[in-house]
Amino acid sequence: MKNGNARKGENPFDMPGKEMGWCPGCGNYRLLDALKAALAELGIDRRNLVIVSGIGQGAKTPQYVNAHMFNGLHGRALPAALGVKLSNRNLVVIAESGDGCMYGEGGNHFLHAIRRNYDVTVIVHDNMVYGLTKGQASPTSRKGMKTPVQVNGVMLEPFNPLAVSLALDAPFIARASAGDGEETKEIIKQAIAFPGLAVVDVFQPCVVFNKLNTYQWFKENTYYLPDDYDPSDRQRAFAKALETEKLPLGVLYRREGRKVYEDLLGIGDTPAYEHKVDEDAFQRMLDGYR
Ligand SMILES: Cc1ncc(C[n+]2csc(CCOP(=O)(O)OP(=O)(O)O)c2C)c(N)n1
Ligand code: SF4
Repeated sequence: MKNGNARKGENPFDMPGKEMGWCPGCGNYRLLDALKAALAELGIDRRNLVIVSGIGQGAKTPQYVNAHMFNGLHGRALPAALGVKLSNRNLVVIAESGDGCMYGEGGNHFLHAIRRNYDVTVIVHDNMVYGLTKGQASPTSRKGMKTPVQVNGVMLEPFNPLAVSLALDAPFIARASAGDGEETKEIIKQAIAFPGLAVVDVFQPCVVFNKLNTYQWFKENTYYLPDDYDPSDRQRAFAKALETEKLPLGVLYRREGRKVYEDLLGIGDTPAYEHKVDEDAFQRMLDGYR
């Protein structure tokens, strides 16, 4: 499954010479390029960036970005991202994983991250399959798709991340398609710049284990929201999220002003490592447990 070494070296987030673990043609490469271009264009200092992930093919992404990273357990990107953010809210934090990792194993964390609304960008590599474990159905697999495990076809309707995010009042919800590098970059830029939890579901073809949802399939089954689309209209966004004939791409919903969890908790700008410890108070607390 190796595709040689990462090329380039013009972008501060590139890692020239780094060996890549993805198959040739995988949509993850395009998503990675869009992410790095977005970060560079936003002028983000890579020393202030932390990318957190779970386990899977998409979850390898932070290993290929020249910045800080944390690779956690399957489905556990978001609690780790919350910990990073609360320890230093000045950091730019991105949580990145596959659809299985984020919506399946990590589903509970996904729901409660939205309820909390901390300032993290959630990028989901949605290839509608479990890539790393060789092609079992994921929560977003299309009904009827045959896999080595679902030999008679997937029985269930796919999980709808956009509708669920809207129901929980995520303040920024978007969908992109990795095959469209320029558009994906622009959507990711908006998501990272947004102050609050931003969900970006990105269609990412798995060219080895998903023969149904190919680059061509995504082209034929998606369309971009028109320029006059108003993303602040939640009811309209719901109607769009429920469309199945063709799947909308773009910023589906955005609403400024929802309080972030960091503010609800009263977390200040001083990072945890700079906090002064009151030795006497600490000792009194210890004594209280004796
Ligand atoms: C709790 C737990 N369950 C299952 C696994 C095995 N496992 C590792 S990766 C993976 C699927 C990854 O699929 P997805 O998150 O969709 O990412 P992709 O590889 O497609 O990018 C599974 C089931 C695990 N590591 N931990
Ligand atoms: S997601 Fe699919 S195409 Fe991409 S690296 Fe994994 S198995 Fe290969």
